[in-house]
Amino acid sequence: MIPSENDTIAAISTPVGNGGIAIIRLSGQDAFTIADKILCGSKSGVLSAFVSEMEDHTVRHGYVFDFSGSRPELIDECLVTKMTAPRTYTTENTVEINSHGGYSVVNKTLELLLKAGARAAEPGEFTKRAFLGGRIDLSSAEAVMDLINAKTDNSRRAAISGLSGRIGREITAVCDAITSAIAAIDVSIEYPEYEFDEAVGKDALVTVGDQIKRLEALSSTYSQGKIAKEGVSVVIAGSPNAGKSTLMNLFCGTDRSIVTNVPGTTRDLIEEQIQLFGFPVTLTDTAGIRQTSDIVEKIGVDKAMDAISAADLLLYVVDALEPVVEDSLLGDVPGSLKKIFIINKTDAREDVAAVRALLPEDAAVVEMSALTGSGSGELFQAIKDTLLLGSFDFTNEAVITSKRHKQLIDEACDLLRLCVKSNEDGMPLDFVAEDLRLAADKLCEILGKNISEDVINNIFQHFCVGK
Ligand SMILES: Nc1nc2c(ncn2[C@@H]2O[C@H](COP(=O)(O)OP(=O)(O)OP(=O)(O)O)[C@@H](O)[C@H]2O)c(=O)[nH]1
Ligand SMILES: [Mg+2]
Repeated sequence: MIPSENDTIAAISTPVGNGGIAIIRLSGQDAFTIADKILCGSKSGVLSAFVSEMEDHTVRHGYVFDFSGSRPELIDECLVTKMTAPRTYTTENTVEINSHGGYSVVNKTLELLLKAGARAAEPGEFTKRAFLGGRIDLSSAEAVMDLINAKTDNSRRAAISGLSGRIGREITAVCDAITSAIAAIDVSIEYPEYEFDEAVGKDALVTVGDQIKRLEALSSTYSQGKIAKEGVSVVIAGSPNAGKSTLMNLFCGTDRSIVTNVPGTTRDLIEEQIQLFGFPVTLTDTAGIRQTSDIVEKIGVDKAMDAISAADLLLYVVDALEPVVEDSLLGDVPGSLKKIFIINKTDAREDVAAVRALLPEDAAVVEMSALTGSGSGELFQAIKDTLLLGSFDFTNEAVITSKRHKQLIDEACDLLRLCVKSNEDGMPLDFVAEDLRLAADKLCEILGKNISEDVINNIFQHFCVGK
């Protein structure tokens, strides 16, 4: 079957596996009549217009039947929700069947709906329909998946900022201001006899200048939004036996890495997802860096170097008792990589001035004991300061988390700057208006206006089925 937007679609909207309940969702113009073919209000198993006759926006107890055999086969007992267009998630007629959350029963119910005339929904197709139906703009639709994927407080806050339409409203406001400027210029071009070119140009310039500032402010939120959505990668590295794995375990609150007093204990990368200040952090413990002829250890050292190169922050652990700072480690990593040096084991050595002297002068340094936890507060604070975590109010401000949005905002900003320059250079106003139009078009793309089907499909293919 070639997928069409007029099809009635069905999918399991809850995760596959055993659960208290599962929800099978059906959306489209024939949702009610298709549901009638598998549902009935009593155990009698007599076909009826069960859903069609339900009152709108109500829930009823019912039964799923397979009516295809010589006798109706009872499949499940369920709750049925009927929602009539347009007051639904998709803006279409929608039926949700709350069934028992077993693998077989849920799949059988879906299979019956497909046999009854529904089509299996594609990833994100319910949300795509909400967008195509005009209930939400594209920036809100994109945030739906961010919210589902959010694993930390700030990921959730950033997603809800998009989902609640905060970005959409800000972009719409900028678009409206640009459109008004274009309209004013168009009027001046249409009635040249009034010769108010210069005044209109000045007004347009002020408006455009204000919108540039607004867009720049929005664009600058991306660095925090990206961290909230994608998280940061923090790598723990240093010489063998420095206490890297002990530090890893301190962060995780469990014995995630093996700790022994044998240098070279950790061979492979040990990764763990944690939450710091509401942000998702991927923490990686690595093999101690040293020159070695041991082939296994050498592979571990190479892997450690690769992890460091891809990190956002390096926690370089130095053993206060046997301080070594590997030039190879610092020399081979990008200069832009953020670093915090940790002088560890200060419980066993108090005066670490000689250790400090080994470190770069301007380095961020924390003295601590990974064993006792003393100094860990300073380390958390240093991480917060270095990665600028927690400096943004995710609860109240519009925040950009999508690279696509950031790119379009920056492109629109460039075009607006060009308008200002053209105006200052005395270019004709129709010339300026053309760039204003292009800038507005870029912003409209964020909202999903005038964009190709390919772009839309590309966005929704990253969704899960059933959403
Ligand atoms: N006194 C003291 N000992 C520590 C501290 N941190 C780690 N150690 C000890 O140092 C030894 C090595 O600790 P690990 O955490 O395994 O060190 P590592 O850097 O992961 O070592 P490799 O995996 O071999 O590179 C163990 O005996 C730890 O108990 C600390 O803060 N103070
Ligand atoms: Mg280790």
